[in-house]
Amino acid sequence: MVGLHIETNENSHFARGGHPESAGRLTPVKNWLREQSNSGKFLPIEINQFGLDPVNRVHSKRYVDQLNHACRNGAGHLDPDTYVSEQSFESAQRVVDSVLSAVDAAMTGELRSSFLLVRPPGHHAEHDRAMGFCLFNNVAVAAQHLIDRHKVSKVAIVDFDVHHGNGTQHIFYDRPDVYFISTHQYPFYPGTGSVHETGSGAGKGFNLNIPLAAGAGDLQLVAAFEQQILPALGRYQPEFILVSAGFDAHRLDPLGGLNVTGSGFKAVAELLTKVAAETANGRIVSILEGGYDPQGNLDSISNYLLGLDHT
Ligand code: OKP
Ligand code: ZN
Repeated sequence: MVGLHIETNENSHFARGGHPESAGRLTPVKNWLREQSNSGKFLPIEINQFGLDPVNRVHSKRYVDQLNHACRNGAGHLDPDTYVSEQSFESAQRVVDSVLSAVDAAMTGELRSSFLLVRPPGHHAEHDRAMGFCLFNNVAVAAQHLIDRHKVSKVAIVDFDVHHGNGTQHIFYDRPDVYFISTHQYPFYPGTGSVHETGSGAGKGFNLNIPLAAGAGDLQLVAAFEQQILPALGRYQPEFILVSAGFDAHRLDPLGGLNVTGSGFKAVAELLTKVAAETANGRIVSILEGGYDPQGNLDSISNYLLGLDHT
C-alpha cells in the first residue's frame, strides 16, 4: 500500500503564455490515477498544516520574504526560468504541508511509503534563492524536519531527476546527517554535479554525484543504482529515504537528453523500496520534481508507482 497525495496547483501556480512546468504535464497521469482509485493500491494522506517554521529552517528569511512579496505584487519572474503568480507562495506552502504530512505518516508507521504528485518542484532552490522552476526546496525541508522534529540522525536523499539537484546539494554540502545522492545528465543544466563534488568539512564523503552521458538509458540508470547507490546506502544505513523523483530522464522528455523508459523507473522504485526495507524500516517518501512530457510522465509515474508497491 502506497500513500498518495496530489497537489498540482493548476489554478494557483501558473505562467501566462505557457511554460514547460505547467499542471498540464500531469493530466494523463492524474486521469490514470483516477481510474486506479478503486484498486486498493493507493491510500490518501491526511494533510496537516505546518506554517512557515519548517521552511525557515532551510531558506533565509530574506528569500522567503522576497518570494512572498513577488507574489503579492502579482505575476513575475525570480530568475529567467522561474515564474510566480499571485498564489504561488500558498501553492509552495501547500506542497511543503503535504510532503511533511507524508513524512510524519511514515514515522508513525501508518504509511511507510508515499508518493507526492506535487508542483512547483524544489531541488534547484537554494538557501537564499529560487532557481530552475523551484520555489521552496521541498525535499530539503522534509530532511530538516526529520532531523528537527523526529530526531532522525541520518537521512538519505536520492535524486534521479535529469537535472542535478544543486539546491539540495548546496544546502547539505557540509553536513554528514544528510547524504545527497544524485544521478543526472552531465554536462547539463544547472552545471553542477561532477563526481568531484563530494561534500566539505564534516560533510566530506556525504555527497555522491553520478553523472550520466547524454543518451544513457535504463541500462545505465539501473546500473548506477545497483552498483553505486544501493551499496552507498547500505554503508550509510539511513533512517529515512527521501526521493527527488523527477521523470525528465524519460526518452520522450523535451528538456532532458536521456532515454529512460517506464521499465527503468519501475526498476528504480523496486530497488529503492528494497533498500528502504533493509535500512530505514521501509520509510521512503518520493516527491515529484521534473518531467515535462505528459505521456512520458504517464509511462514513468505509473510504472514508478507500481514499483513502489511491489511487495
Ligand atoms: C527543473 B527540474 C537554460 C535552460 C534552463 C531550466 C530547467 C529547470 C528544470 N536557461 N532550463 O529539474 O526539472
Ligand atoms: Zn529536471
